[in-house]
Amino acid sequence: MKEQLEAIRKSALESIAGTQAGADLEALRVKYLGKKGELTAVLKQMGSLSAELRPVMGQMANEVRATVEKAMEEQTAILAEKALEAKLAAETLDVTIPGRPAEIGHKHPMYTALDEFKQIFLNMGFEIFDGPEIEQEDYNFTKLNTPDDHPAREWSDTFYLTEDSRILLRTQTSPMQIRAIEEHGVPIRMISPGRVYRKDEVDATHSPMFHQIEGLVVDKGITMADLKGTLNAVVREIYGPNTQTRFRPHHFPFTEPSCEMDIQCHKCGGKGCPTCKGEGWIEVLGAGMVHPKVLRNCGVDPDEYSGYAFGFGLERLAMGQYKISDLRLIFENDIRFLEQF
Ligand code: 2NM
Repeated sequence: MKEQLEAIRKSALESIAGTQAGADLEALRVKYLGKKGELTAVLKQMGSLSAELRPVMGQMANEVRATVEKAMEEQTAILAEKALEAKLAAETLDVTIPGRPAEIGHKHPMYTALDEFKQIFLNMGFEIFDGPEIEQEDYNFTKLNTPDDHPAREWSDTFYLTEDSRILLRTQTSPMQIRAIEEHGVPIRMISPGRVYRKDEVDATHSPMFHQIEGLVVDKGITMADLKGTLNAVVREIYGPNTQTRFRPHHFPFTEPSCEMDIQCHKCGGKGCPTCKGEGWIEVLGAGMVHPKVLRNCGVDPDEYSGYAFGFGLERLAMGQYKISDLRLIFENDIRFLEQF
């Protein structure tokens, strides 16, 4: 019986050491320690032993059982460790493999143009002022010397938000210039870029919302020469150092005198071509010397201070610069359009 138990121990330990998976171990547990297992079979023969031998063999059988159980426990731990190692090996990450390039977008072309303008003015010492798109009639029209019967005040032209016409969506960014003078005081050198709203039907050149940049300089001794010099410098930054300009008389309620500025066509050099519609010149902005009444409306004495102001539509300039044929493309956000910039 002693040899039998030794044989079981030897065979069991060898088999356990050779297992590769938890299921194999379980099969061995049944084979050696189960109800019909080999060790149990030996124990069943104990009855035939002498009284002296029985406890000795009993103790030996218990030792064999304990040894086999311990070996199974250890093997379970070893198999678990091996399984983890295999899993880690299979899941290793090669951090040196180049990544998949992420598809990222870019700034809308209108904001690229806007940022370019902002930078040019910042470089010349202008400050940027931001303000409300919902405005008071007073700031949008009255303080800007716009007469009560001016067509821009019509309900058919302006988005009014109240029945009494007191509150509206700003039709220009100039109300921000009134606010800037009131808050900042003079002297001032500022631009106010932003959205403006007009009741226009959508077509290739009109949109009920578009972007404007208006500028204002007020100080002692400001003249039309400052206006021309500054605006010439701005367009030469954008269209090149040899850009020629001309100033034509115009009318705005908030400036006197008023003018429009043209640049000589950068495509044909002034000869006339499709880009300038045969004119040789392209209109770029409106400007003028701030009306004395506007200065007085902001609490500035026009005998002491003078100023110039200007304004232009960002979309219209960008359309000319980027050769965009239809204004609607700018707002539709079709990826095939945006990807071209
Ligand atoms: C333009 C054309 C001419 C303008 C005037 C003012 C203010 F507030 F100083 F009176 N801001 N912007 C102005 C002048 C705007 O846009 C075509």
